[in-house]
Amino acid sequence: MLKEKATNVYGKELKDLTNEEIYYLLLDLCKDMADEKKASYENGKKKLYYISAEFLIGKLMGNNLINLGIYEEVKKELAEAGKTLCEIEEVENEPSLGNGGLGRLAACFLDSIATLGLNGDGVGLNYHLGLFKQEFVKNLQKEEENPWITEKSWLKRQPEEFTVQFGEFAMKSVLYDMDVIGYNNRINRLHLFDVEEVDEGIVKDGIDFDKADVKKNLTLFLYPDDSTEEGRLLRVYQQYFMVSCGAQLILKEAKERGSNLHDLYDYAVVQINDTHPSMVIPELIRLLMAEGIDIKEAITIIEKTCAYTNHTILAEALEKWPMHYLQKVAPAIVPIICVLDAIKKAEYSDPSMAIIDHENRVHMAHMDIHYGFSVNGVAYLHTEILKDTELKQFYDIYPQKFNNKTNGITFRRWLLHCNPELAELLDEQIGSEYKKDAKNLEKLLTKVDDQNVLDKLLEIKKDNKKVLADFLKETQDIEINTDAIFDIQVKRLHEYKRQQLNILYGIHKYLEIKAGKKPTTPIVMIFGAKAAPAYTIAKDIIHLILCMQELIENDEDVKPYLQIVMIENYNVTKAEEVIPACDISEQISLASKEASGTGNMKFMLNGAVTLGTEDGANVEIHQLVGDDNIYIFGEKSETVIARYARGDYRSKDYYEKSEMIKEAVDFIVSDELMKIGKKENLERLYNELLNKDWFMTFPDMEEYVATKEKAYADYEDRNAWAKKMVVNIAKAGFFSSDRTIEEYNKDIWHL
Ligand code: 26V
Repeated sequence: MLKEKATNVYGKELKDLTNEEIYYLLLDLCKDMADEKKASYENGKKKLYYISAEFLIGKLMGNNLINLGIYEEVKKELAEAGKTLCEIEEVENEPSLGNGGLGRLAACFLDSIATLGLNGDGVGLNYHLGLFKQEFVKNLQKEEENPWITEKSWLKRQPEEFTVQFGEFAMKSVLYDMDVIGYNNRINRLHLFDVEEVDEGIVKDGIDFDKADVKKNLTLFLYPDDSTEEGRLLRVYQQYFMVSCGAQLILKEAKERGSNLHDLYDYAVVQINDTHPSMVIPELIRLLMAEGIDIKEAITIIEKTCAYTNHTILAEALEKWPMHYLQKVAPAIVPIICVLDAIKKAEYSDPSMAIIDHENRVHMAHMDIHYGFSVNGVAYLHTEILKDTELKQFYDIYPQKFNNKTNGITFRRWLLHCNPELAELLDEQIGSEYKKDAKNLEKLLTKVDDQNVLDKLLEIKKDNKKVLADFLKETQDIEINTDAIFDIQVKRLHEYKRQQLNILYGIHKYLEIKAGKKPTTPIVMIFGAKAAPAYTIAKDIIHLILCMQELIENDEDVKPYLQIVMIENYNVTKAEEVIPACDISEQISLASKEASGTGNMKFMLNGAVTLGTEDGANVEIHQLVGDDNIYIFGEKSETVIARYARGDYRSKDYYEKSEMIKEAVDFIVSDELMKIGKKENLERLYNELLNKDWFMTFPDMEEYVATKEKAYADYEDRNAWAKKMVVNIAKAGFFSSDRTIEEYNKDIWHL
């Protein structure tokens, strides 16, 4: 298939083409195949619009080849020409259109929606420079721009054009689509709206640019820095642009499918991914009114069309926009928001349920809950907390709207693509039905005493460690010991995720080794995390990790037993290298704070054992694998929530009571680290922990250390450990995003 194309397009033999030429050949091949398939699909009446400010899709080539069913054939043809698919995949840039879990979830969902044959498209923005690229300079995070769009790419320019009216000017949209190729099934689309005027030239040093020049910067970056008013305003411009284009597209397509708009809810369902797209509610109402529908009816139509997913209980992440922002950016929807607010204020006097609060701020989540027909959390515990605590007042009046949809991940990317050796073993041992129906992974439980399978699993893990070690050598010139335990925490940097707890363990272990207590098996602690550019303490935590990395790198006494490595610019591509190599998956958020987590599921599926708190989806992992196949520690969510309510946490009490905590924390400002790092950053972090520690690291510290030691000790019995791996892989089927999407469709979308 490729050979012919090579001669037709380039007039050369496949073996004589550059990697780039082959990449573009494959790109065209996939796009053509997708077009052909697309033409053959029945669309039905009702369609889902998954609207999200983020789609962290990762590189697409490998996955698209798998989903089109031509991966093996292409691999073979390339091998015959002396090439590997891996080197071809290196040509592709990773689109960085998301921050972390929320955007990656949206990408997994698109894959599953298409794989299940459902008619549903994604709607988002085409950020030219995406999320920043992270570089380490003098042990500090530096942000650089991250251009990813090349002249030829997966983006397909579309003819649709919409006009978005802001307060002081209007802008015309352009639309780019990417094919969303389901696994042996339908092709959907990801619609990414953009503007023609964006000017990448306005970026100065790093990622600095004029935030006020909206015409030139509208789709320049994902989430401009929200530490300044201009940055926050730009974010509102982005959000309104996205939802206005999305809403216009939804109505246009619904009409084309036969809707008279009075029956819109029979033709469209809109899933609002967190509050970033919430303005779609008043915007749809506005557009229906422009079509001659009165406001009362327009509201009842939208109430049956929109559904909302909540992804966090962190107060600082729940969007509340000052009314004057909306007045400036989207004045046309302000009167509608006022009506929506007045209706509910007349019904409910509780000020905590108002859309517009007494400071004249618009609570986006409140609008979603009042005017959406479904409100869902993303893991069992998270939904329970929403119902019992955070959104209790809403649950009391709308119990029927609340439901849980535990997150999931696509097994195409997070098993078949990233861990082909494991997939092959599974095919051989339990057949390949698990690829279409993940429940079949449970068949692996019958092999828990099969020595051959246990040996093979350990061998595959070892191979994946070598692959990761080579990758780190090549990308960061770091050498790691592949005979070590790989203990990994990769995720966005946030205090609630508690990377600081993990690095305090690193310090503790370093001090122990210095004092002569050496671990039986060496340990490699791996971190990967980006911090928001304006999040000072998060950047200080990165600094501490990097300083510890350097300290140990130059300490021949410690290095053979403990290494600390921070992966630069952690992203989807790097996740695909890291996750298959992991032994211990760190999921150590403060209980109640991590809505679900999805990395936890990816690690489990790839045979890592979780070390975690009873938080988010860890609770469900624990239930599935049982006490013997997971390491759980730390205070429960009820305890944490109660302590916040009392407001009596004093970290110094714990510091003063525990020699272990005191030693580790004091080391942050030790002479050894001060020589390597910056006084200002290290002292700030030290003081933060000692005087605040808002995410309660210290109360969990001793139990964390003890539990980790237990996991390391258990690791010594390789056979027993391999059995834990079997159970984790076998039980991961529940976390397929195919299951999650089936539930969304059955309970919410009804496609
Ligand atoms: C956003 C922000 C923005 C401003 C400052 C602090 C802050 C803290 C957290 C967030 C999170 C926003 C929503 C989000 O990304 N939630 C993640 O969604 C994942 C998919 O459902 C879920 O697995 C993660 O647990 C959840 O944190």
